[in-house]
Amino acid sequence: MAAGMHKILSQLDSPRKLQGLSKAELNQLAAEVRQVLCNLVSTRSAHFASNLGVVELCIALHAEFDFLHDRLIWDTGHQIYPHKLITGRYHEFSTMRMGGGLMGYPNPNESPYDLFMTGHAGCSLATVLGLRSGDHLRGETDRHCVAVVGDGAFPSGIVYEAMNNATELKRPLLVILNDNKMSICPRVGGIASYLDRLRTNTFYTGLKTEVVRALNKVPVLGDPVERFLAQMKEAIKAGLHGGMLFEELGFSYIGPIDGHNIPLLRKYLRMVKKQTGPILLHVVTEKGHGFEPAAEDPVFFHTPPAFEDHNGKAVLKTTGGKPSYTNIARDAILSQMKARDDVTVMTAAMCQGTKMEPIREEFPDRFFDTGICESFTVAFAAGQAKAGLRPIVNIYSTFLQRSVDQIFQEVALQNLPVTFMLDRAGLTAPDGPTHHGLFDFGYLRIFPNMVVMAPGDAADLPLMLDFSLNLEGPSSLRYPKTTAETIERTPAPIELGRAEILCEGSDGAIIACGTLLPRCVEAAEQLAKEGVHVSVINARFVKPIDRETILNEVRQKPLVVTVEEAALAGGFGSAVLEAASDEGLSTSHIRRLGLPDRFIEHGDRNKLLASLGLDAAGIARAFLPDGETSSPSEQGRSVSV
Ligand SMILES: Cc1ncc(C[n+]2csc(CCOP(=O)(O)OP(=O)(O)O)c2C)c(N)n1
Repeated sequence: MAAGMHKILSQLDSPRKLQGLSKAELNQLAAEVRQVLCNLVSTRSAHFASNLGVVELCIALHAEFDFLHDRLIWDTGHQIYPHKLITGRYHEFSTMRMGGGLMGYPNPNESPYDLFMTGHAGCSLATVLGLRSGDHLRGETDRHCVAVVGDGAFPSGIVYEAMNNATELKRPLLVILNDNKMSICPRVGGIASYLDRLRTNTFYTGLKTEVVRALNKVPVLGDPVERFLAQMKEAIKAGLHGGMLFEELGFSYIGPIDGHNIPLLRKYLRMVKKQTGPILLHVVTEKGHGFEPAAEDPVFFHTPPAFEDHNGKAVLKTTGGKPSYTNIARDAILSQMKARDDVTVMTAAMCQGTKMEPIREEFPDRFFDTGICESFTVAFAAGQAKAGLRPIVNIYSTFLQRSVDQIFQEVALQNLPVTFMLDRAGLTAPDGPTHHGLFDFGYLRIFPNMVVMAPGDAADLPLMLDFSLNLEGPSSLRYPKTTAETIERTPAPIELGRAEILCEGSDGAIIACGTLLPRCVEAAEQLAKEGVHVSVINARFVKPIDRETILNEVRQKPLVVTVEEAALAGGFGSAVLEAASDEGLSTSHIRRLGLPDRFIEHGDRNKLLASLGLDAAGIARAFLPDGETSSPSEQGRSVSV
């Protein structure tokens, strides 16, 4: 990092020093933070536009509060980069999102300024409220508690559950609504329209003469808080005050105010600090502020690939690339929707991530972006299924965890034909433990009626989707965030609970569930060179498991190795153990490869897989004598939370 270029930032070892900086120096600091953000994305993909948008808000917050004592949660946590820079992590910043380096989300293991890992959106109000309540019960009543929540995260149901409880608790609490008009894609729904109306409110634009008249009634001198309250009263009298929805929920609504004006932000923060009840401060920011291409196309610049800034123009470092499983899945959905008019698809605010923009364009009536509302999405899909449609719920594995109860009650219990497509199932690499999709086998296979599948390669995926759309009950299929691979063969047709045998060998069997299958084929090839001949089986189904094929291997082979890119606890290997044990077979020669019972850090996907023994060499090692085998439970970096 060229520290000389960042005179203020490179010296800022504590946010407490912000107090001593002049207005000009704080503006200079904001410019330096933006420069560092631009430098980072010239080296690798990272969250960008959201971070550019919160620079001034972040500086103002740290200038007015002391978050070693006070409480601050950024929600969603990808807006954390300026906060990391200001809280003493400038010199490590170039390690962002790299294995062993800084995490792209708040991380309590990195700094006392990071309280929760907030990779999943919407929980900040609830956790801040808990902190508030806990501090109160412990007698620490002088701490300020602040949640900064994005307008994309704001429609999450848990936000309203928290608001409902905030007014009951009757304690001071500051919620800052960071309104940049965007989720990753343009925000959707009634709350979005409501926020749009508030943004055009005259209190913000100041265009109407009534505002000027109302505010002119208030003396300019005197206590700023009293003045502010008087202003509010006058504004309300003049019918200019927005935010009634929040007021009626028991929050004092203040704003909207300009989120790029540090002195103004500080003035308001000083005022609200003195209030006693819950407050919602509506701050208007621009996603991508300070870098024109990002402000103009915040969707692309949410997490852009590495690019160089050529005089204000972004020039990508690499273009093109091979299709990913996400592309294959999108194309499969699209062709199903072309062929059948009863098929619908829904995403919870991840249209861009799931690459479904062409579906949104072509089938606007059968495509649903529900916002960050996964629980709602699943229950909504259940309703559509009951009405006779064939809904596809396309949600990342990790975010679908939000809706486990709706999967249970609304879908599985009613045996409704909803298809779950779980993108990002497996290690999501630079995002880390909040985003790795490792638990879905465990949380899906426990429910009766549910069919749980995993394509072994790209050829399996469209076949599985087609199969699933013809089932009478619920089903799921999962695929990771990586380049699609196809094993050369004529894939066997998909049959319920039927695995596919790729090759046979008498020395052992590799039974793969999911897209590590090509690594298993490589491992078998490596072993064959050493004279060890193993079968490779594409399990395809976690539930119902192919008892016949798999238990045959268990009976006949000296060693059976199950492979999955999922948590071992409750996963595919566990299903094999259960089936063998239920059959009265010995299980001592079954070895499970997968993710150990720890949270796995961010890092390069291939390196993480190798460190966990899930690359071809690691899978082959499982067949070698014990001393040469490394147990997955001793591998991989973990993170304790
Ligand atoms: C529960 C959950 N669902 C989906 C996501 C994926 N996601 C990450 S950021 C984001 C948009 C958040 O919008 P906003 O809070 O307004 O932040 P902005 O990026 O606009 O600053 C989404 C949908 C998530 N993090 N958590």
